[in-house]
Amino acid sequence: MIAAEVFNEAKKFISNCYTELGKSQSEIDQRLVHIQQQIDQHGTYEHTCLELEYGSKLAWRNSNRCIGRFFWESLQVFDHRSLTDEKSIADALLQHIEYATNNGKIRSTISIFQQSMVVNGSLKEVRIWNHQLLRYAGYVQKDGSIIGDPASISFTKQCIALGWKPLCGAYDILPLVIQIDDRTPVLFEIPATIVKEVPIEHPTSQAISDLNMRWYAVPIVSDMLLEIGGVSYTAAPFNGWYMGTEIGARNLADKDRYNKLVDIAKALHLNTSHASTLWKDQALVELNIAVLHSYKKEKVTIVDHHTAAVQFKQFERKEQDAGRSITGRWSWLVPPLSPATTDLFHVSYNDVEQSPNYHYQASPYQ
Ligand code: HEM
Ligand code: NRG
Repeated sequence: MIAAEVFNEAKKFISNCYTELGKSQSEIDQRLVHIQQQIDQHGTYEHTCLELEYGSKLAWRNSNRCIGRFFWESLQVFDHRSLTDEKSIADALLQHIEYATNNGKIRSTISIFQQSMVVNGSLKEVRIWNHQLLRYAGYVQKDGSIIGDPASISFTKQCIALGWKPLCGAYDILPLVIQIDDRTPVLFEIPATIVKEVPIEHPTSQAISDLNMRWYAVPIVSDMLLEIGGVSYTAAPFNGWYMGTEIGARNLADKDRYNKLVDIAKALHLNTSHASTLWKDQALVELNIAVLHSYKKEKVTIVDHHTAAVQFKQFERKEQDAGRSITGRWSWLVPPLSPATTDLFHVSYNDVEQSPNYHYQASPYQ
């Protein structure tokens, strides 16, 4: 982004942010003079702690694909912009995992590292190679069959190439991989003691519990770029808690993920000879019941899709009352299980991208 564009984005962000925070026009003008000076000198500018904190909350509020936005104001923001070496960044990420997990009472959290910038013509940026801080490895065996999470196969290969010793289990937590600038990425194991996981049990079917499925407590997305007022944070992992369907209707159910529906149908002695018996649908519901039951039993925060849809409606109302129009992407907001039972299904959303926001960025490998 050229300097004039950065200033333009900064101006929009500062005006909006400061107005929402109840600051005066003269404070906005003063701040913009200072920002212009920084941009003239360095080609970019630094956010104050308050701007960083409110900016990352606004980015959540603007996340069109997120159904959890009712809670956007409660995000805990950790400012780690001063960290410049891989080890201290890894330590901050381990702290994030512990703080967010909070023994199961999950806290929405974001950790923000140094913004990306160009210095003497070369790009300086921190990248976390993991898609999520906690995720299971995926391995392709000699006969072509897969162990673990197929979605992690290419990242797992990278970890092994960087020296990680594969355990070859179905639920192995991958190490953290951190890269600064053009240096070689560095691996860090995550101590098992700080990783909360939930064994998946069905309230009445022992045969489903016997499948020994499990999932980790906290989804911490670590490969998205946080954009605030023309500044890019390429390492800014964030988390809330799971909606049950993410695990029960996708991660454990999708054909190209853990693909457990056939096993569940067998455990329940369902008639799988015809699609028309709806055995997949029945298995899916029982799996989702098991996920919600298990997280509740382990006292790990989770929300079912009906409750999440009601909370989203409350978010819509709150935004309307504040005089703001809400944006959203229907195809992501509707849950993958019984979508038409939620109000979301029956309305349409405006999918315009606003700033600040979380964006996809090119993978640092591949
Ligand atoms: C997407 C729920 C917190 C930002 C999603 C999705 C769900 C969800 C169900 C769709 C995921 C998928 O289909 O793969 C929740 C719940 C939260 C929460 C229940 C509990 C508090 C947060 C927080 C942030 C956030 C704290 C950021 C600060 C996003 C973004 C996406 C998303 C950027 C899109 C991800 C992508 O495109 O892959 N959320 N969320 N969410 N959420 Fe949330
Ligand atoms: N579907 C992914 C996680 C994506 C984000 N979901 C959240 N985010 N709930 C999965 O691992 O199933 N969050 O920040 O809480």
